[in-house]
Amino acid sequence: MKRALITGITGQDGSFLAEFLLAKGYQVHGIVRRASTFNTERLEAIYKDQHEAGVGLFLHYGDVSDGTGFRHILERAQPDEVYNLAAQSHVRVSFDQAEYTADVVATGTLRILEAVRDYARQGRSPRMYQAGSSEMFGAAPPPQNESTRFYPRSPYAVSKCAAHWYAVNYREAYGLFICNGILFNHESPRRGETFVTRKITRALARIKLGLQKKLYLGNLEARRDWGYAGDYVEAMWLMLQQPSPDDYVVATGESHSVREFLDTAADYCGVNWKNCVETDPRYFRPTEVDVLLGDASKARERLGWRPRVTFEELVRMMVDHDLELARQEETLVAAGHSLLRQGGASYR
Ligand code: NAP
Ligand code: F7E
Repeated sequence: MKRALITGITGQDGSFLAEFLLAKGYQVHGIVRRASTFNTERLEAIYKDQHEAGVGLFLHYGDVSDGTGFRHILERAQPDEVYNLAAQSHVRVSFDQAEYTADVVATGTLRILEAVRDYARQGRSPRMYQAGSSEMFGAAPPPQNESTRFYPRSPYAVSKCAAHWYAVNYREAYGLFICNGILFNHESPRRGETFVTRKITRALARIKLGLQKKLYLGNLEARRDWGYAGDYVEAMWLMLQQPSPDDYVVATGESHSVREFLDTAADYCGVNWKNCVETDPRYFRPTEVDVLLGDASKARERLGWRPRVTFEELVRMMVDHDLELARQEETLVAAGHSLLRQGGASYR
């Protein structure tokens, strides 16, 4: 039985990847941050009490700011594959928490690489996936592929570039099997609620059912290459199954503006967004990434990977999910509960 260790397992991608690997028969270990509330909601479908028989998923408390703790987990889990997905992954937030973002995204990756390097010295050498981002291309003109030069436009993107180059350097210097996936935006009903796609589908669903009146957004003209997260985790795994390590762009090859996403979602939801969407400058970024459009030819040719879910299917899947959540909320409100999840709406 193969073993995998996932940092960031509680996030959108971590939860899809854990499901994917469990279905392939892997024993999966994941690192969870200690929090004052439960943060394993996305894992509920696959989590079993550790006392039950046939458990395939094991969770360990840890944090990528704690290199020693990570080394202990590596010793316990003894993985064949390590997937480093942990990150402060919000671009806008990285301008407010630049130093923290660098510590988690850049130095956090370095801590993991150092631990993997020492672990490999003991004769065990797990293959490693590093979660790179299309944000590294930033202001570079589209289409972007593996040869496009990086031009990062946020502290998050600069930190991802550092992590990318650390990974390349450790591969070349120590002969480690490390792959950088340069993934373009990928979404799902599990997407964090402060990213623009989920913010839009959740708000439209709540507006439709009278649970919310307005949706405040920033730049509607930015263009992104949006795919489905469930498709993208397969590419991560495929990279680690190749005879030699390499770096790959993963994208759909289609680009849409935030306005187009809003149009498509509102149309499907049956809401006239022009009556309820307003601009709030707090959602603009000091430096924006205007156009991302990925060329994933290399992943198609060498990994045999291709996206399955289309843009329209993705939007519908997210709207359907958020309509269902809004209906549940409506039922609770009718039963006398105060409006749920309203808290924090103003800073999203
Ligand atoms: P996400 O939903 O924000 O999940 C991030 C994960 O990292 C969560 O499990 C989070 O834990 C964990 N984390 C944050 N800080 C940590 C720390 N100090 N120590 C340990 N864990 C920590 O992100 P995602 O969308 O799944 O993305 C996965 C990875 O791919 C990230 O590295 C992201 O930067 C990168 N990426 C994402 C996209 C995309 O479009 N989704 C595209 C390119 C690259 P909590 O649950 O406790 O917060
Ligand atoms: O913004 C614009 C915003 O925050 C997309 C992360 O997963 O993908 C993600 O980063 C666009 C930007 O994602 C709002 O200005 C307008 O142009 O959904 P987002 P992102 O910044 O592209 C990359 C690949 C990653 O690696 C990251 O980890 O939408 N936008 N109005 C808004 N964005 C947000 N969040 N909120 C708004 O109100």
